[in-house]
This record gives sequence, C-alpha cells and structure tokens, in this order.
Amino acid sequence: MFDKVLIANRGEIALRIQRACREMGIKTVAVHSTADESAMHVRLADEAVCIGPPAAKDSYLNIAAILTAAKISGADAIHPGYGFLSENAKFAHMVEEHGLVFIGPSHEHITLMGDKIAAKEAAMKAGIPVVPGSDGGVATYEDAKVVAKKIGYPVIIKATAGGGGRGMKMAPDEASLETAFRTARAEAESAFGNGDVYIEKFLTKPRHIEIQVLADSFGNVVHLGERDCSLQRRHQKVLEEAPSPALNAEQRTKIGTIAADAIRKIGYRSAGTIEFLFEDGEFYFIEMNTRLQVEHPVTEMITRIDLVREMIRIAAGAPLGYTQDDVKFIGHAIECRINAEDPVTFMPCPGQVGLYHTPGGLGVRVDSGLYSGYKVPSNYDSMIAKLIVHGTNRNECLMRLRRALDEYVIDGLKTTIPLHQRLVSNADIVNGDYDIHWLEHFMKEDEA
Ligand code: MV4
Repeated sequence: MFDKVLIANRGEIALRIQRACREMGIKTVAVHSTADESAMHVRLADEAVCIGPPAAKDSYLNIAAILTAAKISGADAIHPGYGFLSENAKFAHMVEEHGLVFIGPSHEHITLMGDKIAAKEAAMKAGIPVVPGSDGGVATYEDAKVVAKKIGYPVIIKATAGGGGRGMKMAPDEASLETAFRTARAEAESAFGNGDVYIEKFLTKPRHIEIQVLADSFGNVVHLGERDCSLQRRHQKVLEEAPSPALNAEQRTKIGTIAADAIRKIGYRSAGTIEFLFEDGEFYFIEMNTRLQVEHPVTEMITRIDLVREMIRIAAGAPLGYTQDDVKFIGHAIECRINAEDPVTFMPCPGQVGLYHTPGGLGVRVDSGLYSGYKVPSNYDSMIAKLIVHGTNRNECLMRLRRALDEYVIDGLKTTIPLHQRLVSNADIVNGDYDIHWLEHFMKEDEA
C-alpha cells in the first residue's frame, strides 16, 4: 500500500480523499494556490505545498508544479479528484513516467473516453446500447443530411472533443440542419481545436441515468447501481439520487450487467461512470466519465462501499474484495449540491462565512470544507458543500432531507439551500416525476 498520497485538488473533494487516506494509514499531501492558504484541505493535511497563484491554470492545472510537489514531498501516488486534471490523459501519463502512481484509470482509457466518437464506438462494440446516429464522424453537410434523414428529426450535432454539454447543436428539422452543422463545426474547432462532429437522434424528454462501476487490474468488475442526475441547470447537476425513481429492479440489473460486462471487455481499471439517457424504458449510452464524480456519495450511502478507498486499493494493485452478488443496495440516498450563489439568479456570491452549523443525526452526511470565518474565494467553482441524506426508502429520505436542510445554517453568504428546500417539497420531485428539462422549466415559472 502507498505510504503517502498527494491530492491534486481542493475543497470538499480534497477532504474526502484525505479522509479515505487517513483511515487507511496513508499520509496526505495537500497542494494549494495562494488563494487557498487558509482552506480546510490545507489545514487537515499532513503536509501542504503551495503550487501557484489563484488562477487555476497556474496552480491546480499546473502539471509541473504538482509533479514537483509530489517529488519534494516524497509522495508515491497522486489522486486527482474531479475536475482540474482528473481527465487529463497527459497528466496521468506524466505521473506514471515520473515513477508515481496515478490513482485512476490508464491514460489510454482516459484518451479513449475523451474522444466522444471513439468512446461511443468502443461502447457499442462492447455491447452497450447507444443513441441512433452517424457511424463515426460526419465530415460534410451533405453527409449530415443523409444521416439525419435516415434517423429522423430532431437531431443533435455533438463535438467529439466536447462532452458535458459543451459543443452541441440541436436541429429540429432539415431547414435548420445546415446552420446547426456549420456552427457546431466552427465552435468545436475554435473551442477544442478539433472540428470533428457526429450526429444523433435528439431525445426530447430523457432522464440522465449513470451507472457506477469499479474494476480492478485482474478483470474483476462490479457495478454499484445507478444515480439519477436529471435535475440539472445549464449542464450543472443540482440534486442527485440513488436509486433512480424511474427504474425497476429488473431494468437496474440489466443495465448494470451490460455496463460491468463492457467495462471488463475494454479492460478498464478504477472507478468509472457510464452515462445514459433513459427514455420510454430504453437506455442510450452518451459518454463515459473516467474519474470520481461529485455525486459519488449517493452510491456510497446505498452500497456502503467507500469509492475512494476502492480507487486507492485498486491503484495499489489490490483485487476487489467482493463480487457482484456481494453488492447489496440498501435504502435511498439524495445529494443536494449547495453553491455560494443567489438561489434565484444563480449568480456566484463569494464572501465570508459567519455562523456555521451543519445538520447531523442518523443518515446525514455533509461533505464540505466550510468553517465559520472561512472566506470563499471567487476563483473557483461555487459549490461549497454537499448534503447527502440516506433513508430506508425514498419517502424517509425526503423527510430527513427536509429536516437536514432546515437545520443547516450558513450565515454571511447567499446559498442555494432555499432552492433545495423548494425542490424537496415540490410534488413532481416527491413523485420522482422529472426529466432533464424539468429544472429549467421550474426556474422559468419563477420569473413569470
Ligand atoms: C443528448 C440529449 C438529447 N439527445 N443527446 C447534454 C450533456 C451531454 N453529456 C449530453 N447531453 C445531451 N445529449 C441526445 N441524443 C440531451 C442532452 C442534454 C442533457 C443531458 C443530460 C442532462 C441534462 C441535459 C440537458 C440538456 C441536454
């Protein structure tokens, strides 16, 4: 096992990874920018190294500074968390070339899944159902027209270098296809330096359901069920839950088995997430994420499996200690992402925390680096806390979540807690009746 792990991240996820390390008897090295000198992840680490000025590109994205910090601190592995360098194949490769272990998948798998056309092709070959569309990329408008005619409108044009909602253009009919196609190409070229695009049938009212997998270096793979992440705004998830209220046990087992089999086939290692759109009882692959995800705690709560611990064990060459049959799904979990934002306009509102009081009690978990007196810097993502609640069933989970949200005191900042309070009492949410467009409609009704 590793003696010392460097955590190439900040905020709640840096703390989350430190906690796993500490429980495993592994020493931790924090890295931080000058804006994060008084951050909790720095205070709680065994050692901390300043890696640059506030701008992320000069600190948390500064590969040379992070590798140097790992070398001088004598770390033997690096956990990238999510965001920042977590899906940077070059970084993963350089970590290995410097004789350190990257706690994540191989750089080859990061590269594969970073190219959305190649990822879809690999998924299809491995037996995962995909959205009907072009066979690979589409080079010309003429080709696009032929494909669109075949699959039927509406269609969506996506950049192979995009993902997470970046570089997409919808075309409701043939009249709008040419503009959509040319704009998508041009935007992809300027945003990613790669204008390659592909076409899919546009699904109008899907849910976003993702399957968590864990794979070791010996071909052992388990799926840990799904998360329903349909409640999003501008491709930012707001609330996630597991299991999905839209799936029955049979559907869960079927898609989970398909996902695990595919992961075994492609020889993937570490934690990973396969994203699907789910509409009219059918799953359609869209992307695979090769990192630990923000919403991983909901899966941990219903499986009692520590995903970060598993990532570390797998990276150290240990086998998974259980099989699919050993994985049991218990109860229901919901995560609320709490942002330092105006709950109505979503404008970021950084500032200094005054009185701070976290909810507690049975089934309540808060993952956050906040403390009373902490100044939330304006340089980074506005997510400041995750409130994760577990209950024996969805209704108990919702009741407990309402109670926990009411207990949470974060003075001095505007937060999205009031939005979550409205969501968890809304009839559609209570009924589990929502798709990927529900939240944007809900916010629009607010303005009216
Ligand atoms: C789609 C889609 C409809 N049809 N693909 C957005 C993020 C990226 N991962 C894929 N996305 C979508 N792909 C087809 N063929 C609709 C979306 C989409 C979406 C997906 C998941 C969650 C929220 C979303 C919001 C808008 C659009």
